[in-house]
Amino acid sequence: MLKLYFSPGACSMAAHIVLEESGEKYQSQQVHFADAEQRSEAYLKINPQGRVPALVLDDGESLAENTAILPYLGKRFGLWPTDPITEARILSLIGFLAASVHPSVAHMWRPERYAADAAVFPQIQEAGRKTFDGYLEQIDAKLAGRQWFSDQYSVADPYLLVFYPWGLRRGYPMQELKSFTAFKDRMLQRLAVQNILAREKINLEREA
Ligand SMILES: N[C@@H](CCC(=O)N[C@@H](CS)C(=O)NCC(=O)O)C(=O)O
Repeated sequence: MLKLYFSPGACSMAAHIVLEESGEKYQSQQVHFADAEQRSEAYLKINPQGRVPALVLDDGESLAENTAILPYLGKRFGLWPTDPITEARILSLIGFLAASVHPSVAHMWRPERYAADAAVFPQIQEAGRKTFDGYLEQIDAKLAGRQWFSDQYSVADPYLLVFYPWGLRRGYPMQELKSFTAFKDRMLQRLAVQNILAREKINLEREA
């Protein structure tokens, strides 16, 4: 049985939603950031990066990184396209979210990763905010006139959703992003999304 290590509202929420959509039995276990559990000896054996998500596979081996976990789950559960161009577009989006959007958020909320001198943290955070705001607007444009990122619902959609509450938490006026907000409302109609938001105690209407 697959087992997901997650933290509420973290980027692991994407894989959590996909597992819930799958209809397959799975386990999920919270990694308690408040207790620095992600850096514990036991967890570092599961993911040496000390991050979530980590997915333990049927053979007991673990897999880290959204860029690997989401395509794997998508192929396993039929939430992945068969057409090579659509596949490339979804991979392009997953890469953009993982390698550009997510690090801009880390600049805002984890400035200590980027400099030892706390005096420069505000500059790092401000740069992260500006970059993240631009990315939120790009996501809104990508979703314009679309129900899902692709013609069919795929693992890209729960991954996009992760950044909506992050935008609220950052204080961006998310309601102004009409396409992203309509997408969030469509996601909220899905039972799996409702279940995981309840389990992770995440509110998509206002900053938690
Ligand atoms: N590149 C990784 C990033 C994972 C990541 O940064 N996860 C965050 C939560 S969204 C985390 O575990 N942070 C814990 C920490 O920095 O101590 C991925 O996309 O899977």
